[in-house]
Amino acid sequence: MNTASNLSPMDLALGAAWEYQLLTFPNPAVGAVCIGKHGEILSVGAHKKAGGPHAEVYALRDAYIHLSGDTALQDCDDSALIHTYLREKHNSCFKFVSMAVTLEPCAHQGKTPSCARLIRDLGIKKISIASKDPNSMAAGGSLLLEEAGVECTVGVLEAQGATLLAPFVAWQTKPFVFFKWAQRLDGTVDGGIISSSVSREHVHQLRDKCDLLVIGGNTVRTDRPTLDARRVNGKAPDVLIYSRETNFDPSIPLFDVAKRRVFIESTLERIREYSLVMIEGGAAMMEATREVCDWYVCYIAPKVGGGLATIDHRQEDFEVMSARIQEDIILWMKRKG
Ligand code: AOF
Ligand code: ZN
Repeated sequence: MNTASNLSPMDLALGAAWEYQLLTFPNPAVGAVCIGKHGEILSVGAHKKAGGPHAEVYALRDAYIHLSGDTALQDCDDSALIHTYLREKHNSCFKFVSMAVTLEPCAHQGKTPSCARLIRDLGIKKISIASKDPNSMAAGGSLLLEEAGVECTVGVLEAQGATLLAPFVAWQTKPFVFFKWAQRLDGTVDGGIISSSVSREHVHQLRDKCDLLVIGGNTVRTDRPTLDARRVNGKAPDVLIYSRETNFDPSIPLFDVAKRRVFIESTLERIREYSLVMIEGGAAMMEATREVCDWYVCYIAPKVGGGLATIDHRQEDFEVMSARIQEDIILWMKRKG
């Protein structure tokens, strides 16, 4: 495990990308770092949402601010504007700058202009890349850069890069499914609100991106949830209540959310119609959805006491892909083996 002092630029880029994992749907999570003449980190950027600036653009914007002292773009989230401004004003300040990017810079003009062309035109000489872009529309950035004489190293921290990109690869052809739960340090998952408001906001950000939320019948009866994204003014996903019983109190708030379809079904087949699917629930749901679940996200609140039930159904070993502390500990995991 790396400590703060020996994190490589690619580690930093990966860490930045993980902060927005799944929130960039349907785009990939991407991180980028600009490195100065003496190996110092100038800036770290991440792609935050589809349609917004790519990771490289944020990193280049902040490196430019650092090197030039010109703060005009400081709060700018308009990708086209950042591209134009940097092209006009760079004054060769990127001459000794190199980059580490988790994904091959895009060669195409999508919702935003091409990163590879910008990197080339700013005079950057060296770039390391973790993964090639599996999207053929955007791929080809490393070739474009190499042909322009930029030294490209592809495959740096390749395995971590591939893990980061797994949801994006999945949702080209099939749904990507993750299970979310919150617990205290003593492992309990019941007895009222567990996680911090920051974590609950993160859950609402995820719900805003998901198109389907799967929940167990028991949780619906006990919690009477709304399952929307009101904390972030987001859209509410459709809901699949996974249950053999179809009789639910219609005054449970989740049934009264605009533009939402609710299914009450005893199979998980419905998932196939969706792209990004979150499962919320306890031990029984974790067990029941094991075969369809790609990833797990767990919020661990720094508290003990107040609950009785734990996720203790079966033995399961996880591999941690990302761990972050934001009041609670947020772990992104997949099953081992
Ligand atoms: C990058 N850096 O940070 C991301 C990339 O419509 P656009 O312009 O946002 O382009 C979306 C595509 O670009 C997306 O499908 C993927 O292939 C690539 N994403 N590329 O250079 C980034 N997020
Ligand atoms: Zn790009």
